[in-house]
Amino acid sequence: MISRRKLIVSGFAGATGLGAAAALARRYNLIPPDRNNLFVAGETLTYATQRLLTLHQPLAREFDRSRISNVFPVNGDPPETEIYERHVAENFQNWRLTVDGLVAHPFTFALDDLKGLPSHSQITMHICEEGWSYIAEWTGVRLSYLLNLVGAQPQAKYVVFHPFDKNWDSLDMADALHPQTLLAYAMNGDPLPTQHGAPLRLRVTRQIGYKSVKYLSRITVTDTLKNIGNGLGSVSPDLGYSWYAGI
Ligand SMILES: Nc1nc2c(c(=O)[nH]1)N[C@H]1C(S)=C(S)[C@@H](COP(=O)(O)O)O[C@H]1N2
Ligand SMILES: [Mo]
Repeated sequence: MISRRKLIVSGFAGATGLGAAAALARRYNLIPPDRNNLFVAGETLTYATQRLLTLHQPLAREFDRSRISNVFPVNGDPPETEIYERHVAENFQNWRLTVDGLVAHPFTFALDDLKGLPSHSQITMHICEEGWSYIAEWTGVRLSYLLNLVGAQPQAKYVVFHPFDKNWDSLDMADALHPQTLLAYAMNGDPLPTQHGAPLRLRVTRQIGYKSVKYLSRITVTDTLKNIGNGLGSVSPDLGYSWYAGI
């Protein structure tokens, strides 16, 4: 176990501490996948520091029902692909979520399968990097529950989210197993509206909005992100954003 103090001391020690911080970050797998080298990025320190300070899974704030917003902005229109439009037209009857990778039992879930699992609701704030936010209630299955169900293997380090559009992303296990990380199929008591990610979206309460991938089609458990897409863990680095977007 690493003490907070040890990390903070190494983090604040300036140039001479950077080598030590790099060694620690490497040892605890705390270099984000879009940064190869600690010295190019304060982001590695941000990620490593937050991870070590939040080991005990503090929860993001939850709100009273009276605080639910009146307006729910949308960022990222529904995918204009034939297959997604067909799913919408069929009311997602033939939609399936594939869960594969480093799992004992790869599985394909229909929407009703997911609705049959223990459900969890939470009222939290969604915060977009563009400067707006709203509070809503989301209902779904905890990602941790699903990962247990399919038997995610001990060597798993990341969970990758593949949507019907190009905005794929991934989480480390700390956020994937966090009790507020939800695969949501309902919003404010209604089925998830199409523009908010129907039929299933991710909700990550401790990171900025773009991490909450909408329009999910497949989830892959992996020990490395190097062989997936650009190898950097998400579409974000291609667009000038960082993979880790902790709040
Ligand atoms: N698949 C997919 N997921 C996505 C996006 C997207 O364009 N495609 N936009 C992201 C961004 S930037 C934000 S802020 C939120 C917006 O969620 P909302 O439209 O439900 O408010 O979804 C995120 N998830
Ligand atoms: Mo966003």
